[in-house]
Amino acid sequence: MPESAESSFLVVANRLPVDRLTTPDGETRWRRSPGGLVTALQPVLRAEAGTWVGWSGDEGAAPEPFTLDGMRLSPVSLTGEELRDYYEGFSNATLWPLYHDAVEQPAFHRHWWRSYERVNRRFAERAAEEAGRDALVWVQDYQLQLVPAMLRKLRPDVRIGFFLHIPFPPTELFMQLPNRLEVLRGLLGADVVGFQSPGAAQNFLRLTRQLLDLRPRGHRVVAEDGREVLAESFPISIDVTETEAVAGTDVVKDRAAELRRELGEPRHVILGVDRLDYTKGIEQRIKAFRELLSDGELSVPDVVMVQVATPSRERVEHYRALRRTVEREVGRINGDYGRVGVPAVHYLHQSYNRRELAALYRIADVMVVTPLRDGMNLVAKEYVATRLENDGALVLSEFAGAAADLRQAFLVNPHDLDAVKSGMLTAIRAPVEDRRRRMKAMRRYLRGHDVKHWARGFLTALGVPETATAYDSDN
Ligand code: ADQ
Repeated sequence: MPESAESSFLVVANRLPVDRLTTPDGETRWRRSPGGLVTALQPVLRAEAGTWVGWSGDEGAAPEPFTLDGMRLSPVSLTGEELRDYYEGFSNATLWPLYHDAVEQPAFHRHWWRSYERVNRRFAERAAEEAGRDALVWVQDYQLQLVPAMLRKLRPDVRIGFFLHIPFPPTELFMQLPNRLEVLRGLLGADVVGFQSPGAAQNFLRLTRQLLDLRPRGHRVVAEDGREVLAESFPISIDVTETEAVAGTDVVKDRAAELRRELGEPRHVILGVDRLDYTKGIEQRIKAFRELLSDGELSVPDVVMVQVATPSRERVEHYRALRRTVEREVGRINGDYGRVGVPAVHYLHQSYNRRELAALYRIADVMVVTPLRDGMNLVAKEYVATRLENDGALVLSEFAGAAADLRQAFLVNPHDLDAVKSGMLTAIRAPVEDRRRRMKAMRRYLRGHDVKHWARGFLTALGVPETATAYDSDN
């Protein structure tokens, strides 16, 4: 292993924040992948000579640790079978649906669980090797819930934080999990367990009482080994400065104008941008749009909808089924309401770079974000941050964590189709001044609550002095 493995700050996440590129002459290079988490943590990682432990994205043997942009990256291997059982299985077909209100039926298989345990142990062991004495280790998300307790056993000296990016379910749902005790004890291995919302933190604390007979007080609970664990909400956010800067470039403005022309200069553009995931309420949103067209409330080409559905988890059956349903629904609506050269819904099953996404946000008069359940939803925040002229309108599900932050959005219950329809109509028809007032307030809020604010809040709770987290990106 190159360099000594002695970091005082570690991030442990399922994925490393990099993508492998192969140059034309066949060489392998790594490029930092875009994303709020790495943007927020990179300054801390650089200043602390920190290490990120995670899977590289390729199955089979892991590459040796390497350094990129001042971060040490320590790749963990995953076999094809582990990808199926730990990742697509237990993480994405058991935990993901269960934690999102079981909007799809979670599947329970013992061999998935065994794989989840084995992979979590591998991550914990790697973290234990990489961590220097009294280091700070920040474990991320639902794929690695056993790591805190496993790591604590191996390295009682380190401080451990855990952040869950997705919702934490009510106890009645969590109780379905055959391995509920192990998961709960896994999380309790951390000193700080962070959630996206106060409700999620409450669900967790209630569970410690119900399953382990612990006695939580306020946000704290004393675990079975006598340690105090803090469970609190730290709503995640985006890099607002960077998002605003990208949205304000001439390239993005020109591209936005071009996109609008390509759409036939409609009066209103309605936009949806989501991973193609059954929690995101894509079907419901398209259905609401179809009903508005059939009711005669909206008409093409006056109004068009653009739906970006990022390819996601395509080997998991629920996701394949969802893709078929959404594409059938888009075909139907275009058959009924499109015209030659003017579809009612422009459906894009593709990934985009930051600039193209920003151009799409810029042309959206109404952004519709209607998840049935979502930990936070960064798309909603990105849209708001790109509205440099304070115009546009956001229709947002009450069931997204973001609804607690973006309170001036047009909030809707995504399970109520009539509410989604009327939310969309109200947003389209709202007076310019009303829309401006709402957007301005949301932008102001976001500026004070960006992703650095989030990281600082969590790390301070974990005991890092505030001055130590006031890193600037160009440090
Ligand atoms: P996700 O479920 O992936 O995240 P979200 O928060 O909306 O949901 O983040 C999606 C990200 O992907 C956004 O940054 C967006 O810009 C990007 N993206 C979407 N479509 C894209 C496309 N076609 N091309 C390129 N990029 C695209 C999980 C939880 C959320 C929580 C986040 C962060 O489910 O609730 O907000 O983690 O904690």
